Amino acid sequence: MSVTLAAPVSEPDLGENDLDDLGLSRSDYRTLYRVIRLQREFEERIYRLFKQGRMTGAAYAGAGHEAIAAGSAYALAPQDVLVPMHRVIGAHFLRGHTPVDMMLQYYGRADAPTKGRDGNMHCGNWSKKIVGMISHLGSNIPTAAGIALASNLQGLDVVALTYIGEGGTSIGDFHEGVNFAAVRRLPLVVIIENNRYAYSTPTDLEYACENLIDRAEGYGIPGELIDGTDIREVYRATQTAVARARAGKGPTLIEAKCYRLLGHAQHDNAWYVDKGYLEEGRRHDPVAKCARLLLDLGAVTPEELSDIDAGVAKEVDEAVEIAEKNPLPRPEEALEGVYAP
Ligand SMILES: Cc1ncc(C[n+]2csc(CCOP(=O)(O)OP(=O)(O)O)c2C)c(N)n1
Repeated sequence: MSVTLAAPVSEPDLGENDLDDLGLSRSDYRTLYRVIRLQREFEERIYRLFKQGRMTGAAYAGAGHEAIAAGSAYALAPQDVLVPMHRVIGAHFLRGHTPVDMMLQYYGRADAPTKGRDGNMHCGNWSKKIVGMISHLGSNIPTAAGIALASNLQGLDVVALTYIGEGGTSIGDFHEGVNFAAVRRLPLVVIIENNRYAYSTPTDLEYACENLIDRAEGYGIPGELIDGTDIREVYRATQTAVARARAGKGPTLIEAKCYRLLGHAQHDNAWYVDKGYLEEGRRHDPVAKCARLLLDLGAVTPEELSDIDAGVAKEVDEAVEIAEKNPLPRPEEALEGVYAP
């Protein structure tokens, strides 16, 4: 299925402290670009290190999903809870996990967030209001709905934001979680990252409706279809949904169309993907689109953009150096911290 994505926006120059129609300043745009660039750089490095046999486990990349990760997490308030999935490491960065934290995690080292008990991006940190990713697709939705329920029951001002691939929306947990949140008007935002492949399965073998947000009506909640490669679109839609949730009006379903620019994970060369899909995806590369947006907004000069890129690459270099020097966990500690006492 092909979708027509919005053409790159050309905005008028923005003064340093001016806020645009979304309430974003030039400094906000620079932060967003930095996170988008960091996700791309970090994951490209992970793939290379993995191929060199320098880390074990599995390596996933969100190449093509970076605008979804950064644009959505940027719409959260500090007290809100992020329940991330495997292609939104940029959301971890925005919530306070550093490249060093995530590199230690990928290397499975002793000082990683999960202290070497799990690998890749499967880590949370309650002090940063990040719930560890759940491998079983769909389980994150009832979990996020539960957090939103607790928020309501305890009278807290907490919104839960979670994600699911379009493939994951076919799992029963998706229905149960979204329906429960709709019935109880819970402060939940669910973003469907629709990259049009669930591993190797294309969308015409995944669902029969035209768009997945068509299901929102059946749940009695709003649904919005957006271009997930456009940082402004993602931020705007998430901000609206978060504000709605915070005002007690219940959950929103957002379907963010995007492209998966690499295989499912490091081991997969995506031989089954349609060539036209990849070409179209590269034309809508969210990193390039965001860079162009910043230049159009006058938020950076080309030199400043290069400086951000160089700074990000240096940060990732340093993270690799620190992670490689960090010890593996000691075998006798293997069960510590795995089960609640
Ligand atoms: C319940 C369950 N079944 C299968 C898997 C294995 N698996 C992990 S990711 C994936 C594909 C997911 O596709 P989609 O939901 O579209 O997300 P994408 O990876 O494309 O972002 C599969 C089958 C799993 N983790 N959990």
